[in-house]
Amino acid sequence: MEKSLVLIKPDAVQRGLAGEIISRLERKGLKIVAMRMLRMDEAMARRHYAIHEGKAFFDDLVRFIVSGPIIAIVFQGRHAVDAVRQMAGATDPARAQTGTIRGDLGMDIGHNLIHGSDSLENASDEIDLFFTAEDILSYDRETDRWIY
Ligand code: IDP
Ligand code: MG
Repeated sequence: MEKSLVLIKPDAVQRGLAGEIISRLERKGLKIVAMRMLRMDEAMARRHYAIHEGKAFFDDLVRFIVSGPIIAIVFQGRHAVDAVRQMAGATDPARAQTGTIRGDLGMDIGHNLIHGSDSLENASDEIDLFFTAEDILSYDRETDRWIY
């Protein structure tokens, strides 16, 4: 089953929205298979956001993501990558649709609460940056037969 890397960003942790965001993704039917709280260092931040290196917002983005604790989570489920992206909403919370995490809870593109992998390939690389293979749990939920 597909896996996606989610980061509950420093703004969401500071605002006490971690539970709300995790709850939304859980209620959708996505399964948590790994989770850890950490503060990223600059080297890790630069690696995670390497595709944005050279862009005008890159330095601000790195500064923001290391500015406080985050929660890294691997969510598993059918089409997990797309499901998380749909629920996160557009990058700019001011333009994100109501009903999405960013649309409902955010105001500013630099403080958009959540990261979600944008492809299966990137998900795999991103998960490897935060977790070892042993960190990823494989388990059945009784409710899965009511979700699928
Ligand atoms: P995504 O998080 O929706 O995938 P990306 O384009 O991959 O968006 O950008 C990564 C992150 O960089 C965004 O989540 C946002 O925090 C930040 N970002 C993107 N574009 C801008 C911008 O124009 N100004 C400031 N920050 C930006
Ligand atoms: Mg992205």
